[in-house]
Amino acid sequence: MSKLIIVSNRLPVTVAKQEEAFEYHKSLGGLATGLKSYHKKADSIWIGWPGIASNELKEEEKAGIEKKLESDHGCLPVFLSAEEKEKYYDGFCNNTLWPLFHYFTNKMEFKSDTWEAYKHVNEKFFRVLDEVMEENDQVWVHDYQLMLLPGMIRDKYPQAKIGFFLHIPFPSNEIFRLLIWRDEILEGVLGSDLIGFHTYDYVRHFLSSTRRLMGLSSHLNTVHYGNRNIRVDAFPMGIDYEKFYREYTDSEFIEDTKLVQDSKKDMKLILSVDRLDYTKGIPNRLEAFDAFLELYPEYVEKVKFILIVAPSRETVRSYEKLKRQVEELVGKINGKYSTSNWMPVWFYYKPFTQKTLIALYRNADVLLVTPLRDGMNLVAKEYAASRRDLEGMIVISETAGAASELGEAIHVNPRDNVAIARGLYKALEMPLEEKHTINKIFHQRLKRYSLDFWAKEFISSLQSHEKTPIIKEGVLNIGEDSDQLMKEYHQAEKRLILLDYDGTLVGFTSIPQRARPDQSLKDLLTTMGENPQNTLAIVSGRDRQTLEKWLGDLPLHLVASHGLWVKNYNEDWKSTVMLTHDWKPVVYEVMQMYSDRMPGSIIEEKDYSIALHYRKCDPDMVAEKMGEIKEALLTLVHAMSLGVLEGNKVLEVKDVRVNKGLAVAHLMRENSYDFILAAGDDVTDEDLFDALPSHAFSIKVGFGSTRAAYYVDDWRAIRSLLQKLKGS
Ligand code: GDG
Repeated sequence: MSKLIIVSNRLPVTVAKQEEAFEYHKSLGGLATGLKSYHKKADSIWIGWPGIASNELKEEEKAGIEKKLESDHGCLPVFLSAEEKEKYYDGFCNNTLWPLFHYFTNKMEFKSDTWEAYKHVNEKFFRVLDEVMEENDQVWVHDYQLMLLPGMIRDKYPQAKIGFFLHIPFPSNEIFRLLIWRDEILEGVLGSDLIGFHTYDYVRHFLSSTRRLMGLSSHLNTVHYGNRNIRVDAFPMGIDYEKFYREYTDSEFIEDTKLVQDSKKDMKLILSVDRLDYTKGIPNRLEAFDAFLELYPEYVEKVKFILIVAPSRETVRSYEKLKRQVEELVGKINGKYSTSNWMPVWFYYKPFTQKTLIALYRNADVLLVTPLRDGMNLVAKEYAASRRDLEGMIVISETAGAASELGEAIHVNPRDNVAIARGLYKALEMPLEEKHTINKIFHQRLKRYSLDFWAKEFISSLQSHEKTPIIKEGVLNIGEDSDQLMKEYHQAEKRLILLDYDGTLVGFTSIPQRARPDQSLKDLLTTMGENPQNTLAIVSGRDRQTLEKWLGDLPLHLVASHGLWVKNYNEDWKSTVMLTHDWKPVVYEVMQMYSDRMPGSIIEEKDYSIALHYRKCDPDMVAEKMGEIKEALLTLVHAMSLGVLEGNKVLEVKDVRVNKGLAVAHLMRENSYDFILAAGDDVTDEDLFDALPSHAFSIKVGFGSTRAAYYVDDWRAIRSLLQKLKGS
């Protein structure tokens, strides 16, 4: 039976050394708090760092921790040394990815040693996972610390179901592209079958990055990558609703509640709860509270602002600075407004128990949540769920993921102090009836889309993910039938091998002239072509001159311009069709008009066609304009023997009499072959496949619908297939 493995940077349990003994306590933070109960119910294995540096531990202590974590908590530790933690976590995670993904480009650093540590630690996580992993397991990888891990798992376990969830925002492509290692990060995440984000904005941003930076196409939230479909979707994380909604009658809770109420007296209570982080906008919030007291002096001595900041990332220098900044601002405001019996801001730099937080949530008139950026923000949801009396109100920044679900709360721009001050006033003054209506809506939503629901939704989407490659049914990976192919190749006396060039024997380059054959390809083609039993032909869309220059001295037949020109080995070029050219100026003019408005596009004129290449154009612009261009060209060529053909990032108007199938027919007429192999990647190669007899091996390179019988991943696979045939 397959099992579920959760992997996150931190385990839900933190281990600390106290004198000679070890203490195990709950980890703080959104992810750990959130997923723990699901982990318990799902009987999963949770892999992560237990929060203690491994160089402080003796081998037997590690073994003891391992045993205890496994038996009591279903956890497997990944031990990290102090140096690994510093470079991977403080360094790459928190000084590169965290600021970048939260749009703090001024705080981000690019250091190759921290990147190396990030790769190394991701591998370390993989090794621990590898010890317990079985082929059909489901793995749920969490967050920005482990973005390379899905790719590593996919390499070794192609059949595993891998889900990845990002708890922080995924930034717009303009920001993400600043990252030096953006390709590696995207490729790592794309090892998954399912990629989840908190909001649709992050989904859009991710898809835009895969499209713009990697040229991947997507349809209905599904990205096509290699031979896989990857689903990308929004799964807004919920909270353990019951825990916050429940009535508590224990003496500890009653005591906490009494303390809060006594300290509140007849004042209104404003609350905020955050981890210490510059993304949470704590200084801005304090400035806004100052503005509030300036703007609404009637609230002096009438409000109390409890600012709870849980210590976090204390080893990162910028966080120390932030703490000092917050302390100074609190001092400034208290110095400015305090009276003999009143102090406006109560700052607590320490964690509270969850019960105490609930007591505070239930008695705070307004929750002020104004992060500058926040993936979700669970505190806002916890507060709403805690308000059994329906009397709370939330002021939330529009840049927090939770804002889209708490649409009825008061939304503010977190950089606008006056807007926050006004929002706070509005919340404090809101009529009870309006608060009731809004709180009821919050409860309905939070109760339904709870934490459990979120985790189940994600896992069930992962389980039901279809692993179908993007290829029509019945098409086989040639790898599975290569023995048969080898056998028939050997038994044959006369073999015809037809190979497209670009994308089939070499990869694509941004400038077509750069795709010249390398020496190893030339050697391979020479050996294959020299074999007297073989007739080897390159069947390309390229012009005669290029093929002649690049491959003319090899023992091959050449078919240029999609079949218009054929050159048998040691003979001259012959044309297969009598062409007319009178249509070209008018088609060229229309194409030029569109090309002028599509930066990055190139027009290429060939003997029998004119092509508009748009590989380097902005994909959004292409998507918008393509319909119009096709329509214009189709109308133009309607009455001529011309067709409008869409290829791989190219639109071509061509004489329809010219196609690769015709040229193949010409080659086949010259001899009879008992083995035929054809390979191509483009739509123009479909004519080639169509013209083949039924016993031929036809191979589509890459994915997409095809009339070929087999497919391979890319041009490298064709080269290695030819190597195998050559060497056998
Ligand atoms: C990341 C993303 C996303 C806070 N102080 C105390 C305490 N907490 C608990 C809260 C809440 C959690 O920690 C904080 O969750 P957030 O969502 O606000 O923020 P991050 O930790 O930054 O989490 C975030 C989240 O992942 C989930 O995907 O929402 O955007 O940045 O549960 O209650 N808990 C206790 N004492 C405290 O003093 N016991």
